Amino acid sequence: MSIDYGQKIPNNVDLASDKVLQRALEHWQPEYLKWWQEMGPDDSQAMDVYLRTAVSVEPSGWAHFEHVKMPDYRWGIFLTPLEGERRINFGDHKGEPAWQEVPGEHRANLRRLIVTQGDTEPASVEQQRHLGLTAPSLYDLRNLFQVNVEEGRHLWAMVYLLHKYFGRDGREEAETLLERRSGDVDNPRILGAFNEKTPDWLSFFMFTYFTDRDGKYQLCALAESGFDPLARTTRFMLTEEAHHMFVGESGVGRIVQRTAEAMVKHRTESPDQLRALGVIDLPTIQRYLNFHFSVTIDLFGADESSNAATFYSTGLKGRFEEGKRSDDHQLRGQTYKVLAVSNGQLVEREVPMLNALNEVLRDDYIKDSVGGVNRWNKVIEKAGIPFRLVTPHKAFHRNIGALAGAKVSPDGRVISEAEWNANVDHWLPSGSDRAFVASLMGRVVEPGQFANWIAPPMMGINRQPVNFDYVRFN
Ligand code: BYC
Repeated sequence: MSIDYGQKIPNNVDLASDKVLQRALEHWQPEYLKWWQEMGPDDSQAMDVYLRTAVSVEPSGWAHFEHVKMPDYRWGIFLTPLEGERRINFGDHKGEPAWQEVPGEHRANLRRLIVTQGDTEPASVEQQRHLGLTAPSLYDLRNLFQVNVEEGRHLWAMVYLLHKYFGRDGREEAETLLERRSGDVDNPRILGAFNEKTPDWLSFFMFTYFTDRDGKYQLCALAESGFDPLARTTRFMLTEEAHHMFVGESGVGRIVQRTAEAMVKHRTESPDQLRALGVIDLPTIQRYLNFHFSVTIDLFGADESSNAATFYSTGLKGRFEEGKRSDDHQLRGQTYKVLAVSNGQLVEREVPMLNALNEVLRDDYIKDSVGGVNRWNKVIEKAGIPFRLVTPHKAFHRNIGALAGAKVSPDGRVISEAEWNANVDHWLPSGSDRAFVASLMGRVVEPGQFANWIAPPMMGINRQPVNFDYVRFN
């Protein structure tokens, strides 16, 4: 399962033995590189970056670190090994051998899932492309580029599936993945959160904490797929996703720490005074959290979805940790509670569980995402500050599903339009919050130096010191 870097496209799938596929992907490769030049990290071409590259998909091989010239980075196709006789473990096909080819009747749905997943990857690179210009340290700049190159590789992972298993339609979809653009009014990315801006580093850390975690949950659900090549591809992607969420959690944690230090040192809770000291006040961090949490939970789709029921019943997309659940893995006749607004109140409704599987995954996600918020609160608590960060109610600021457009406060009260308008600037980042955060951004390039608004990390990457030259400018 080692990766052949002697090939034009590094891979562990014996691409050389399938000349037609190899040619098709080698045709897509220059288009991809053109897209990366145009939409990838701004002004990064002359940099050498201390990056992790997989040399094999075994645990010993996927964390190989060295300085890489950005234009020389090699994207490839890596699948986890075939697992002997894998069987489908949910839905109508439960117990049947997993598919090595696409079943004709599920082709359109499978393609749609792969395209939706694939579309998010270049979208996030596009959203983050200017952040390198304002990195708060070399350590953070390296982490940004690590995330970016791996999202690029995740696009390769989906494009490989499209080319190998979906013929001409697959090749066309692969082309359009390079044509849509995050935030473009005429040709936007498919899912809402991937058309939002990531204009500053607080947004970046919130995005990698919350939105990359949606990636984790969706990839885990796809890793259960009865279509074995999709399951094996997404499993390897998950090994990379963990670092992205670490970047987010530790990034927000370090911002919170710096703010808490300033609050203690200057004995103040006043946002204005803290802003004058050049750190981000906790209420602003809370508003960014509210924004990224609510935009991200929309990514799970409508609370009641016949698509979700079909994806599950036909064995295309499972639940998070399907194998660890002790029910019948078919879910017929079972129900699940979803929320709706009725007579000015949030009410729970029981609906068929199969149709509520987007909500099931969203609820699993919410439970997980609270963990990091509690760890941020530990930093605040340790400093003796009474403030606590909280995730907003799941009905707050929703744009997808039954709660779309409902006016609900962060603590879960259905409110009037007037109350919403009077408070929205306390609940979501306002223009002046964003302008303030933007005013702090500026590139720090001395090894071991950090911008004033963020604390240094406890440890460096791959046991290197914090003041290591993670990025060399040529
Ligand atoms: N924005 O029946 P519904 C990641 C559309 S992140 C805009 O609920 P379904 C990453 C929907 O397409 C993980 N539109 O949809 C993270 C449908 O449209 P049509 C990405 C939306 O299919 C960070 C209609 O609304 N992977 O990897 O049940 C950095 C009805 O909706 C949205 C996946 O998402 C939205 N938020 O559920 C880099 C996994 N939500 O058909 C990467 C693959 C729904 O009426 N995707 N719509 O035109 C899926 O499993 C499903 O497509 C979804 C949607 C769960 C996303």
